[in-house]
Amino acid sequence: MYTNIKIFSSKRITIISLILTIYFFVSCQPDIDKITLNQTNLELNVNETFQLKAVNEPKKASQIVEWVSSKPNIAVVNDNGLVKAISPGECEIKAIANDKEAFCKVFINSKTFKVNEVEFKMITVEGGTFIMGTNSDEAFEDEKIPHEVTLSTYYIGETEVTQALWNAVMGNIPTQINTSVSDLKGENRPIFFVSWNDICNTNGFLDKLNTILADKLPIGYSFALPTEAQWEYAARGGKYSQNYKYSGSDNIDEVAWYINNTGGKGSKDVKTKMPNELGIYDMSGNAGEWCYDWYHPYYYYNSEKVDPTGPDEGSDRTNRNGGFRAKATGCAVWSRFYDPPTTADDFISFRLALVKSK
Ligand SMILES: [Ca+2]
Repeated sequence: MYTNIKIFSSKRITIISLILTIYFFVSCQPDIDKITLNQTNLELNVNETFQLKAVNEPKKASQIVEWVSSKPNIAVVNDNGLVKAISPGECEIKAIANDKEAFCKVFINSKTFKVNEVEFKMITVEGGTFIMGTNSDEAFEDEKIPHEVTLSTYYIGETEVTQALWNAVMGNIPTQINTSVSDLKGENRPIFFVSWNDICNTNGFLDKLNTILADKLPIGYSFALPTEAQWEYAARGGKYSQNYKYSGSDNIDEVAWYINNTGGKGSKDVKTKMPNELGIYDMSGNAGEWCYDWYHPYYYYNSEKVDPTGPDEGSDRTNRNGGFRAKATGCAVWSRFYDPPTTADDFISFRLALVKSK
């Protein structure tokens, strides 16, 4: 009996001391002042993973963290902070500890470059096969003749080239010089008054950009204008295409600045409408965009099937999608335009491609 009581007492004491220890431990843990992450910006490719690590400060504070993704369709995060890229685009991973939060921006399938403090992103467009052109009754004859095209992987600009980026590369802003229309000016608006020749000729924008970023490019790649096929495949969302009429939606007002919502007065800052399936902005509307190809109305009849680069010669260069002054039909993913390569006006800008050098 005596022994039993002793055992009971001993167990009781053990439990009480355990409770006291836990209470002491918990009550002595300081409040969390701050939570920090090992990364605040991530660039991943689809299916890639990255281990985020959080540290709560002071170090003696609880290290328990809750993880949340702002867009689980783009990237997911598990209970241990392991991030997995699901589809192209951008989202934010939030780490929460008590009432403190920390964030990591995650960009899927993009590469960031910087010229004189101006950052720009290139979006990966995985190669694939698609039907270029359309049967739509709204289309012009040169936009019809749907035909199969296969493209190798390339990158394309997340936005049109901005006035800030042009200035960082060329040291001038033609849009500031050539017009008094204030609605065309702004460092985050597309650059205007740049001809195809200004971009592609020797010592033009592409030459200079390729020189400045020579040691930052993926091996064998250089900046170029997108071909019409590269432009259209990216506008259609590449392998993630939902077959929208406009780039990213069937509702033009969600994705494009065009005549009905700009009044034709001028461009808007890039990236102020919704992106498309690949996380690319303003492919429909805002500014027309020079492409590499010479223009020929019947080119679709005899286009090369793999990585087409347009006719061998011509008098006009192609440009794609209507800008802020266009009607909706001019903003469809299939819409084509053309102008002499010397044209420098308040309507045509461009978007970069990053392609395997030939
Ligand atoms: Ca555009």
